[in-house]
Parts: sequence; C-alpha cells; structure tokens
Amino acid sequence: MARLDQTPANQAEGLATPPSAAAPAALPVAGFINAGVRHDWTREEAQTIYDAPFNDLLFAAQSVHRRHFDPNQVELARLLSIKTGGCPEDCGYCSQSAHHESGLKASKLMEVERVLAEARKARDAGATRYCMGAAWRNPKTRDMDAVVAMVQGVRAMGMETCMTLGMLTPDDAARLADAGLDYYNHNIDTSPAYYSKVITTRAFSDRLQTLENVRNAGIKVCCGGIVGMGEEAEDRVGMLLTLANLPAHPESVPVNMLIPIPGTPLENAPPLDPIAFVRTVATARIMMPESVVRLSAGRTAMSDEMQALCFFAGANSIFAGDTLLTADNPEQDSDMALFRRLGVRAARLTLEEPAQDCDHHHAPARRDVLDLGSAPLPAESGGCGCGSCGCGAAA
Ligand code: SAM
Ligand code: DTB
Ligand code: SF4
Repeated sequence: MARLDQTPANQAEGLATPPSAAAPAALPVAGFINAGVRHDWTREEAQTIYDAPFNDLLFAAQSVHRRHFDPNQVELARLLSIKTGGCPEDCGYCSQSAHHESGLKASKLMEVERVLAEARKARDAGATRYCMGAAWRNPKTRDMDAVVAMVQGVRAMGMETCMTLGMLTPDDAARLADAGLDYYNHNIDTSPAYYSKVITTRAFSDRLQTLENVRNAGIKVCCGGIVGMGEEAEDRVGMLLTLANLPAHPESVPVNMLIPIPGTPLENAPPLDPIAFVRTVATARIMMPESVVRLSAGRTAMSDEMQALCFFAGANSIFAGDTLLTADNPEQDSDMALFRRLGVRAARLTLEEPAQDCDHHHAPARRDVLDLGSAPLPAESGGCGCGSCGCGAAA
C-alpha cells in the first residue's frame, strides 16, 4: 500500500492524505480535536461534527479520547431498580409508566438490607459504581431516610454511588449530598424540540431545574439521553448541544439506544441505523472531552463490532450485569469475553487524599476515585514516526 504523505495544511492536525489525492485544506472536524472544554458550541459546529465523513469523525473522537482517558479502560457500573413500576410520568419509552400496558408488576421500595446485599454482589463482580433507580416522579419525604441509608451503605463498601429518583428540590439534593451521594442521574433524554413528543407530564425545563439543583448541592451529574425514538439527526445533535452547553459538562453522559418495550407508545419506533448511534457517541466525546460517556441501554441488540466501534468513538463506561432496571443487558461473561478480544480492561477505583482546604463538609477525609487514566498523545510519546497512523508506539 502506498505510503501516506502529509500536506502542510494537515500536518498541523496530524492528518494523513494520499499523495495523489487533492489535499483538503483542512477537514472541518479535525479543527475540533484541540477545542478543549467548551460551553459555547453552536448548532452549526455540532452538526458539522455529527455529519463529518465517518472516518474523519472517528479519528477526531479517538484523538480527543486518548488525550483525556486511557483508551483501553472502561468503567463498569451496575444498576438496581430499588422501586419498580407504577410511575405517574408518561415517558413514551418506559416499561415502568403507569400510563402504559407493559405488563410490568409494580413493587414497593426495596428494604435497605436487600439493596446492600445486591450491591455487595456487584462489588465482588468488579463494579465500581452502583446506580439505584426508582420509578418516581420525585422522591417523597417519607422515603428519604431509606434512600439515604442506601447511599451510606453502598459508599461504605467502597463503590461510587449514583441515584436516579426523578425530580429533586434543592432540599432533597442537599440531603443526598450530605449522605455522600457521588452522582445523580437525570437524563434530558432528547432535544428540547422533540421532548414533548415523548413525555407530556413534565417539561424539558423541569429536567434542567433538577440538574441545577443537583449541581448546586455539589453532587456530580450523570445526564444523557436516548436515541432511536424516531427522532431526526437534528434532535440527536440538539440533545448533545444542550448537554455540552450546560454551565458544567455532566461528569457522566449515558447514551441509551431505545429498548422498544411492548405496550409502550414507542414499541414500534423504527430501528436506528447503528452508524447514527456511533456518530452520536463520537460527537458526545468531541463536545464533552472530559466526560465519561456510557454505552448504556440497548447493548443486547448491538453486535460486538458495533460496541467496539463505540469504544473507539470514545465510550468508556458500560452497565455490567444481566439486567438494567427492568430490561435485559448482556451477561457479564460475554462482556468480559469482548473485553479480552479488544484488550480492554475494567477501570479500578483508587484511594485519593483530598486537598487540605476542601470545604465540602459532607465529603469524607479520603475517598475512592475512578481511575480511567489518560494516554500520551503521539506528539508527546514520539509515536512510531510514520506521521500518519496516529499511534503512540516507539518506531
Ligand atoms: N424515574 C427516573 C427518571 O426518569 O429520571 C429514573 C429512572 S429512568 C428509567 C432512567 C432513564 O432510563 C431514563 O431517563 C431513560 O433515559 C432511560 N430509559 C428508560 N427506559 C428506557 C428504554 N426502554 N430504552 C432506553 N433507555 C431507557
Ligand atoms: C440511564 O441513562 N440508563 C439507565 C440508567 N440511566 C438509570 C437505565 C436504562 C433503563 C433501560 C430500560 C429498563 O431497564 O427498564
Ligand atoms: Fe417514570 Fe423514569 Fe420511567 Fe419516566 S423514565 S416513566 S419518570 S421511571
């Protein structure tokens, strides 16, 4: 195969061009590799990234990814539904809404001890984050004591804690922060324009308000959405634009692929082109370079190759374990087999000393933090010297 030469225009960006081809002045997406953390993305920029030629998009996303993370480490998070079904909200995708006939049996809030027993099993299977979800519009005051005990118990096991309980007031958020909750998951789900096509019992602005309450309480934000709900590419871009232009990027960004649930309004949504899903992941990676992007719901319907492409595009977290909240997820054995084939490792928690002047009164003296590493860039490591493949290996 002919050696790939570089033109002055693309040398600066580390891109390669075949000698015989007319060199593009600059690939539009490559200009965003060095963008860093921005909160002023324009719709045009976001759409340009999403629409870029697939190989250019993946090259840019992987370049951004290795600048901030070890590209071969993936976080394992574990989910548990602590209160299932009977939810008063009408989210069109959800098995747990009381508005739909999904056949799911509603249950009460789980006992704290049962939750902790499940969490222990997850930790022993390698999970570093434990996410507890409740099918509520918002938590009731009477439930808060149990929820707080769950956070404290899981945290004491040395895992990061995450909860998703619906809308939170500033007081709810402060209580959870005091309990030591690490993350709160609250998804915007789709673009502002498409939101009312999917959910009518609350507004997009309600979601943003809870996110602000969570952030103000000092809890880290886990916020993403669902693709494959019949939305247009512009909606996927609109969702990412909203997330990336929040005052602070969510620390975790779950990208869910719709699991079509029989009996819900979206049961017959047209299947999404897998390439469009990978584009969404890659665009999230470029626009939110320091966020952990989670390849979330819908993996049972994805091939190994599609998941591998998502990891290449910058996804570095998954839900492990054979159940999500109510729907199936791949068996952990098959995930570990895929990790082995890809040379991917599960990320570990490391103990970190906080800064002396930490003023978060609710934070413990020492705490576990996830180590997702970062890889040296070719320019920093010398690379193989070919000037075109982007590798970091010595020649
Ligand atoms: N009730 C809380 C709420 O809505 O924030 C927490 C639980 S809710 C099930 C958490 C998220 O799961 C939703 O925001 C949605 O993004 C995702 N989700 C729910 N059902 C899904 C489905 N069928 N396919 C893909 N993602 C789904
Ligand atoms: C998120 O974004 N995805 C998870 C988690 N946050 C709570 C939930 C996925 C739910 C999939 C459908 C189900 O299991 O019912
Ligand atoms: Fe309720 Fe959450 Fe399901 Fe919506 S997504 S119906 S709020 S459990």
